[in-house]
Amino acid sequence: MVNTHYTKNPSRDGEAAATEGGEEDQKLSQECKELLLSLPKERGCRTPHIYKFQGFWCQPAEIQAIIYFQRHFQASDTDMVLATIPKSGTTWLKALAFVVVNRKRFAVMSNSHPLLASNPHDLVPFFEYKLYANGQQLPDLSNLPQPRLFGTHVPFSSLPNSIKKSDCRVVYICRNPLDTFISSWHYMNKLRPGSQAPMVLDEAFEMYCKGIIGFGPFWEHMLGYWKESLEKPHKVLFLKYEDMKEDITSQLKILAEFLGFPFSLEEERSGVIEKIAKLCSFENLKEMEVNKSGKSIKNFENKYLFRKGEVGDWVNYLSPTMVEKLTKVMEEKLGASGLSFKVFS
Ligand code: PAP
Repeated sequence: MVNTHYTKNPSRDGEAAATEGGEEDQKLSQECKELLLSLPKERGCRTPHIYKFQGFWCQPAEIQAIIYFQRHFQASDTDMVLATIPKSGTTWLKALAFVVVNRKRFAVMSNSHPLLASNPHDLVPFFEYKLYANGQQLPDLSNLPQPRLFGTHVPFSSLPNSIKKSDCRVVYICRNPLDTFISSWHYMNKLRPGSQAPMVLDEAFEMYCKGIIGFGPFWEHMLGYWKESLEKPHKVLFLKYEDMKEDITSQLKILAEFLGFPFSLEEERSGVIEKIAKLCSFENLKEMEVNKSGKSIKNFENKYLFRKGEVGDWVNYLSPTMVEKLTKVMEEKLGASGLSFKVFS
């Protein structure tokens, strides 16, 4: 792996010339361009480089958006923030939380439920990809339905103080790193500009093990929210994709309770929890017209958000040596924290 800290990598820089200094970069403020000059950088997957900003890796436009979000967002005590590292179950969690919180306004089985007409990312907007994405114009948040639901990939340590200090609630979902890596690798290759060759699995894997992945290192991302959830369980709820796949009913009860919208006995008896699980299931969301076309986030096709939705797909891609290497990284980085994953069924 090449460490490009301001050194040229002819093959890659040549390939990416169409975007380097191109449209994407021109939209950056002078302040952001100057900041980039001071940050460590590595080869990026979709942009020529990704940069280490506040301890995590991200693309130039994301950095600008995050700074803007950090400066301007004011949380209110009733807000709910859904946080993830990419490819950990963001879309699923957004769908579930939206349906749970709004079930009095929108009956779960209604033919006009918003989830049938909008991708979950439209219903629960990202701070950094939607609301503060352009870095120059403040979003109008006054019309958002209450309670406000937001999404983010930003690590806990970099969330604005108003989120950390207010009583707003944060739900974090994480997924075992082997599956998250495979999901990310597929997704990155779908999003790569047509002019670029697909990213080779081994190369992407080496970067992942070094922590070089959007919003990574993955272990720091997870540990930030994990520690906060242990210290302040009323503030941060820590969920796992694998637990949700195994027993969605009990996980939904935990989620609803935490968000302040617990299920009544009557609801439990009438099967509301199962109906929510079904409405938001991978199979159901994937088949919806709205999720088969369009882009709810600029440059990201909705259809690529739904691939297999399984636990353990990594067995089809990773060699025993790769598995050994990544599990060793997990042990080293997460072992002492008590955070572990059921990856071998
Ligand atoms: P994002 O971070 O780009 O928003 P995110 O939704 O976190 O992506 O992750 C996508 C993964 O969740 C995909 O996993 P896969 O590549 O291993 O298949 C996707 O299939 C899966 N996924 C999407 N919706 C659901 C769902 N309703 N239930 C379970 N898994 C889902």
